[in-house]
Amino acid sequence: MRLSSIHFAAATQLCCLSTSVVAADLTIDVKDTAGAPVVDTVVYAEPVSGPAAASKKATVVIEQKGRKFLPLVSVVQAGTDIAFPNNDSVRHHVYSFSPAKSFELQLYSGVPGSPVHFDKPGTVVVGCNIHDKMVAYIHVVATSHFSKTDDAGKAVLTGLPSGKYRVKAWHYGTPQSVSLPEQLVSVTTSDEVVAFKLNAKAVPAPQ
Ligand SMILES: [Cu+2]
Repeated sequence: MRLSSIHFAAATQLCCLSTSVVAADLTIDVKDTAGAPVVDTVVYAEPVSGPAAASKKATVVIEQKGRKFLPLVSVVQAGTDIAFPNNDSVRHHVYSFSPAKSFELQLYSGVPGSPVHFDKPGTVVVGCNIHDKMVAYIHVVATSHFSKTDDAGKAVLTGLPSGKYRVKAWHYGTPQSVSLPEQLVSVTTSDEVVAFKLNAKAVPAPQ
């Protein structure tokens, strides 16, 4: 009895060692051409082997407050729902004409009936029909490994399973005609840093 349980434990260990996924963190450092950190850059890593199976994703929120969309920039995996609650006392009319997702939430206050489903990778620029200055950017990606740079222009993609990735960076200040910068990175057991120089101004959020 005792012997067999030891055997069982050994077998379990072997099984788990051989199937365990080695993971590492990828730090991404984004600067503009003048060397200044670029905040709110969307960064993501696409496995070269193809996208992982899609899983159920939590609903993301972009609220309207003080006649602004918060946050200004969002990154979501394709297949994600986004809710657009209006936390202002004025009504908003939220829409996008972007090819990746065109939609319209007619003039409303409070929480619209249902969130909007984003299923196609690409950039979605969101506006309000009443308040011209309101804008939000959503970058929809085909990977679960994504983040946004902080004030220091840095973002960390944590727990990347080892393998090859195309690491990309997108910023709303980059001219649309410019193709996305990308780097091929081999993730092994150790953490790595990838640096991007973007042709984007470290522009402050529009007011
Ligand atoms: Cu509005």
